[in-house]
Amino acid sequence: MSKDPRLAKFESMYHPKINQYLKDNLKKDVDQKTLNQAMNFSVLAGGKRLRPMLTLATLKTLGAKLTPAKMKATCALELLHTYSLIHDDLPAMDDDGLRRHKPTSHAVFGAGMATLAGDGLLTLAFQWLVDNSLSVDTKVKLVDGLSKAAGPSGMVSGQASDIEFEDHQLPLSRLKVLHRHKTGALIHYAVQAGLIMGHAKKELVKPLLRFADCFGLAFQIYDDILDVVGSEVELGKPVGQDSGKNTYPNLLGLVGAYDQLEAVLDHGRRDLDDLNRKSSIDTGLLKSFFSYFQVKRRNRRR
Ligand code: GRG
Repeated sequence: MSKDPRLAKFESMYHPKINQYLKDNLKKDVDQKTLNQAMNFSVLAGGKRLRPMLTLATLKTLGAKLTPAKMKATCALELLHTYSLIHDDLPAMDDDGLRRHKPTSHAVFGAGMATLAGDGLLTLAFQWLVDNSLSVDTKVKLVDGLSKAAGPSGMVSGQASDIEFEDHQLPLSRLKVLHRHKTGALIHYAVQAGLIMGHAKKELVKPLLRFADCFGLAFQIYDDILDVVGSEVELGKPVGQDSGKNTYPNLLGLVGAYDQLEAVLDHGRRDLDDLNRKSSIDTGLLKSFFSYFQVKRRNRRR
């Protein structure tokens, strides 16, 4: 199955807008020259911009207008996501040398400056959530959502379990929780931010957050699978790094991981079709995001 034309069209429109926004605005908010270079280096190194695209797609699904303030708050999430990648790659964590097809931050700037670039991006993300013309109520909800998703009740907690339980195989129920924290929480927030800024009707909130959680789980299973079947050239980061880690292929084998991925995708698609029938919104754009997962059966035999 190839990428859904609806996703391809949305991506061709908004991926460049997100990149341009980051390029034009990040440099304005960093005073120290080397820190500025390091923060810009990682943010502008590429990346799929999947999380801000999910926010924008949620806004579009709700029929909300995209204003400069909403764009700023949307791009804040990409700053925070990039911080997590820089810190994850550090010698004290995964010690990786390649990310987004480029050398990692610590390989270029040293571990101290890379740590600070991550710190700067994490903090600036919250500045961008607040330093805009959205209503105070909206800003408070965004800050509440992002701090819970990124902090010790979300991504940081997942990363801590990832480190603590390396070389200790967790059962599926606990693996799901680890993945929900480490990767799912930011994806959950990406959709939540669109719901907050788009003033979603109450009855849409739960089903669309369920879509986010389905997408988040599929995203991490897919990432686990790519570590086995993908290549460094294709992915722009090292592969085969997950031995001893808690991943779907390590627990269930590659075929088991593919089966789980397909089950999650089927479930997510059916849920959105259901919502499409029961509500006034068109869920087609969000559904098209599932075509990001290219389940290539030729790899299933490995
Ligand atoms: C350091 C607190 C802290 C957390 C790190 C992001 C993360 C948590 C760990 C990275 C390990 C990893 C590869 C997780 C898999 C999911 C993931 C976040 C992949 C990278 O995201 P993409 O594919 O990357 O959206 P791009 O570069 O396209 O933005």
